[in-house]
Amino acid sequence: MTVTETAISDPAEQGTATHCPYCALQCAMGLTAPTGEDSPTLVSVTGRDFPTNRGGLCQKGWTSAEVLSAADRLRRPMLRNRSGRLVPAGWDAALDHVAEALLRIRAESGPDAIAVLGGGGLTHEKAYTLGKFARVAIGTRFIDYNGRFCMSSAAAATNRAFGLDRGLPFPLADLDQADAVLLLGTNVAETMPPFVQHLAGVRDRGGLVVVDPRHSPTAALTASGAGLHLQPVPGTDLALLQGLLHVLIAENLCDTDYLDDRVSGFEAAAAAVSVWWPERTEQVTGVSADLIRRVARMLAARSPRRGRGAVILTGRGVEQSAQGVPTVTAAINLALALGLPGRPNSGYGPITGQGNGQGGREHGQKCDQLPGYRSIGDPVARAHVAQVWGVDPDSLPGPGLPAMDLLARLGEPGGIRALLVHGSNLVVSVPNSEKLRRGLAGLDLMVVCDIVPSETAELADVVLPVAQWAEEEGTMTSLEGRIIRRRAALAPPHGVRTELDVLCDLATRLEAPCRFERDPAAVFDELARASAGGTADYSGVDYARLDAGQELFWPVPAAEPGTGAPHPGTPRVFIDGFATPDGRARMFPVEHTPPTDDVREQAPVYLLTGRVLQHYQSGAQTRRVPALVAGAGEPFGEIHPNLAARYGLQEGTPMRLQTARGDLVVRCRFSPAIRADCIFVPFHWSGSGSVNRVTSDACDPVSGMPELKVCAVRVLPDADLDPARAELVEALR
Ligand SMILES: Nc1nc2c(c(=O)[nH]1)N[C@H]1C(S)=C(S)[C@@H](COP(=O)(O)OP(=O)(O)OC[C@H]3O[C@@H](n4cnc5c(=O)[nH]c(N)nc54)[C@H](O)[C@@H]3O)O[C@H]1N2
Ligand SMILES: Nc1nc2c(c(=O)[nH]1)N[C@H]1C(S)=C(S)[C@@H](COP(=O)(O)OP(=O)(O)OC[C@H]3O[C@@H](n4cnc5c(=O)[nH]c(N)nc54)[C@H](O)[C@@H]3O)O[C@H]1N2
Ligand code: SF4
Ligand SMILES: [Mo]
Repeated sequence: MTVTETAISDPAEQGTATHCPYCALQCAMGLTAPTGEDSPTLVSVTGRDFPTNRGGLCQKGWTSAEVLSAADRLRRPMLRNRSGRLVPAGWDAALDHVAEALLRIRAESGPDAIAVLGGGGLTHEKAYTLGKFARVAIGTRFIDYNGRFCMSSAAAATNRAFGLDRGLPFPLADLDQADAVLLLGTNVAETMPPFVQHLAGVRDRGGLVVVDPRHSPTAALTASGAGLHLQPVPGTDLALLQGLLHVLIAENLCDTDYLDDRVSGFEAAAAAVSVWWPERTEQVTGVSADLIRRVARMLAARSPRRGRGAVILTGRGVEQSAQGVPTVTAAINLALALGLPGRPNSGYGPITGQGNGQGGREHGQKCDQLPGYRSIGDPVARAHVAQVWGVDPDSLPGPGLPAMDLLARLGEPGGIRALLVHGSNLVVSVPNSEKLRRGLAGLDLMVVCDIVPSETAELADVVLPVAQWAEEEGTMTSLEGRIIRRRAALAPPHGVRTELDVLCDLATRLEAPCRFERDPAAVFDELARASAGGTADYSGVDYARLDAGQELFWPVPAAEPGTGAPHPGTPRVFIDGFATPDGRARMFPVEHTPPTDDVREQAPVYLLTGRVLQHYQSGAQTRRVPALVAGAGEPFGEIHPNLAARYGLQEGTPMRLQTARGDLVVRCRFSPAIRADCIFVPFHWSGSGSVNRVTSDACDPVSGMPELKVCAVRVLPDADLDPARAELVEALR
């Protein structure tokens, strides 16, 4: 592992104990801020020992403090003036302007003319308050968050199969003991480098299987006998999983005792895979029948019935698909047939992406959920939360719409007139982003709370500068369901307010019918009460327990039933049963459908998207860190030299990529290890190289998660596309 460096282990040198601002691994770090000076440039970062990162950080983590003092850090509210320019304004003027516009729009068009979009990077305290603000201070049913693009398919599939969506249902360190790990569509070597430590054991034992159309750095971890890399045709993972289950059944390798005791629905799921014999699966996926048999047999031999345990994990490569829910369901079916969930060193889990991707979806930013992972349609849940908030249950709005449907209503007649954005850089990260821009242009009011002038903030009518991670207290839930403390190491710059202050001050101006807390600990206590008795029960958690270093994995109800002792939390779920009414996991039959774009009919090449090590998401934060820009400075397209030769492209030359949505220009980067029918473009950049200009906004019908990973693309040398050739673009539409 090249990117993780050794931690400084002397606790005295670790400063404020907190966690990284970025991904869901939430690596532990120490921050040391200079005392008595207003110079955050000097904040230093050290890796801190913790069960997940064991002192390691990736390059983004090491450099994270540089964003605190980014040259263009937002320090004052900005208002768009009559000539269309964003100009600095005082806080009162900015908040008055927002409140007046919201009140006017609500009076004219009703509360549902206002929408809120949140983020999986917000702390629990902010995410919870944002949900309450939308439902109570504005009264709108339209709130959703960027986790819709990230975790919603896995959430829908795990809820359906297990009755619970906890991301990893076990501590990450359980991976160390597994004898086989199947990684589907995830590139942890770049997206969570310290995670790779937990694959050392399985690599030693030759049991790592990586499924990715690219020979990613994670796929490279299977070299030298450490495991196997399967390179399927993009978008065919579901078929591959069906093929693997077919082999288990055909060769009597299923864990039949487990299926009898703990699972329902096996027969229907088995019937659906009967047609996926390995040779047919090979035709669809391009993965050889021999390899499919080998992987199925290896998983069976290492599953808990016969071996030490096996784990199946999914990432965005298989989930960000119009068949994301059925694909995750197929992965779960395979895991259940092998008898993995709830067994030692074994299980299935999706790898949560954003820092608080879990808490963000548990505590009220999702369009159909109230805090505690409760359904907003459930009268009992509504009554409980309304009582904590001190409002009439009937005053709470009903379910809204998933983010892509919500965004489709922006600026539409009778649709959404005002949008508040907290923690997402939509115009870079949403598929078919030019269409989104047209919707945003039709709004009467757009308010963006951010720490830097993101591409989305640049389009806003009002920009509100808020404190960032190292400047405030809070809590997050990491990919393994562990609740952790984020701590302030320094004060926010002069002129910057916390998001809790902003929401409280707006709630007051909107004459909200209940109280909004601005102190993070008080907000957390209220969240804990609101979550009590819900699926994601946090009622036994408070800052004191977290600050005492207790390891708390949710659910953490208020007290141990019977003894009244503090509940110890739940590191492993599903040990004694699943969270379904009868305690049994459920298998569902699924069918493979190809990606929405047709690569044979519309354009000849698969365009894949994803991430590189140096940049985080839309790049709003990491594109402001010089060392990260030096490592990855501009958009590129990874392409096989043979494919490049077909189009007369050289390494380093620009190529133009066209889809039915539009076109983009990126520089060619040759890779002999990507499939020759694919081009991979990361989504971290804006402008003409922003891949989401061309991606498909088709969504999984159950989860509403867009097909961000795969679309059909046509390749042109850059010079080929002048306006005279616009008919080519037309032909693709
Ligand atoms: N450096 C970095 N780290 C991050 C983030 C970041 O932006 N940058 N973001 C965080 C977040 S929010 C998330 S969600 C996670 C995402 O973490 P990952 O899921 O690991 O990351 P991605 O690069 O989006 O996608 C993983 C892989 O999917 C592959 N893929 C594409 N299409 C297919 C397909 O059809 N089938 C299969 N099997 N694979 C396919 C890609 O080639 C890619 O290597 O990372 C987190 N960590
Ligand atoms: N083509 C393609 N598109 C993708 C993906 C892909 O794999 N391929 N992945 C998708 C996934 S998984 C995700 S998670 C999304 C993420 O994409 P985005 O939702 O755009 O996420 P970020 O870039 O993290 O944006 C966070 C914004 O919030 C700001 N911010 C940071 N902290 C705070 C805070 O505390 N409060 C406020 N108000 N703002 C803050 C940051 O500066 C930044 O502008 O992208 C999705 N888009
Ligand atoms: S792996 Fe994720 S949490 Fe850890 S240092 Fe890197 S970005 Fe931060
Ligand atoms: Mo994500």
